Amino acid sequence: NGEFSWTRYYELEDIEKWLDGVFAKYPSVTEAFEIGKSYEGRTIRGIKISYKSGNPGIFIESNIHAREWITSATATWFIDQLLSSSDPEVRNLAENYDWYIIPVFNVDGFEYSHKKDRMWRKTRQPVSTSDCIGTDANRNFDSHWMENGGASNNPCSETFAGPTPFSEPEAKALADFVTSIKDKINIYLSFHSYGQWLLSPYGHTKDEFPENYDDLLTIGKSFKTAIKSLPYETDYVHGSTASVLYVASGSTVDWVFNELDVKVGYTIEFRDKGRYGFVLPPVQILPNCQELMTGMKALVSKSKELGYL
Ligand code: 0X9
Ligand code: ZN
Repeated sequence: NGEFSWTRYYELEDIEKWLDGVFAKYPSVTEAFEIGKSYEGRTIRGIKISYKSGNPGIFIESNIHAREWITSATATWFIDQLLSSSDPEVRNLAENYDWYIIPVFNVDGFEYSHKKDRMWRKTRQPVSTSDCIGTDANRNFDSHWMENGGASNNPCSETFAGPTPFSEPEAKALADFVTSIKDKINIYLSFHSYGQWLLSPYGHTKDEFPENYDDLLTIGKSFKTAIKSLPYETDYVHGSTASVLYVASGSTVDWVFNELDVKVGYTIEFRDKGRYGFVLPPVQILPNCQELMTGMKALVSKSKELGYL
């Protein structure tokens, strides 16, 4: 697929050009979609991959946090594999499921992280009551918004929930788009870094668990075990967000789980455990991608076995 080698990180412009090339090369199985515009007016784009009608759907939202560059690197590689790999297990994933993938969701923040501040996380919309800029889009969704200390009301905080739920045009656009196709979505995944965690609902409380939490753990364990068996022996920890990580309210995964009833949802925190953190060296892009694919095969097969697909 032309120019991408996944040996360095690409900017938004490169990724959009690459996407256009993908649509041109695979017109019969890909479809471009747009969910809306960012605060600064950029179009938030996605790709639907569908080899046949009636497939169960898997949605991937990536790079909601601007500095988590490994997420869009991995999402673009994953798209490429679905379209070009001859591995039978990848062909199974590609041809028997419909994929909706947004490689760069927080487009304004991503651009800012490349051009001005490598460690930028939030959106770029100003807040009327403060000189600080941006909201944590992964705290801005209207499900248990601002509950249990799982977000901040301080506009200067990295986990600022926004002045109101869905104050961010990006969050509103994603919510409206996913709502419009909710009957087609069986699994919702949100790509993040770092920490090597596979996190299921709930994020907003550690005192309650979803009624299908056992299934979510079973699927999570299959993901973890598959990755651990690779030569890198990378370890992922799985469990509910609030119980293994911290309370995080108003996240995408919780919102989709609670409001749209999509009962398999995970936040995946990619490499590493903190040595390089958000600034993961480019030589680790491909190993991370391999791990994701291995974990994804297991996650999909276990979800199917348990009746979610
Ligand atoms: O805090 C976050 O938003 C995520 N971690 S990160 O270091 N990438 O910022 C974790 C969010 C997990 N939340 C839910 N699944 N509820
Ligand atoms: Zn993140």
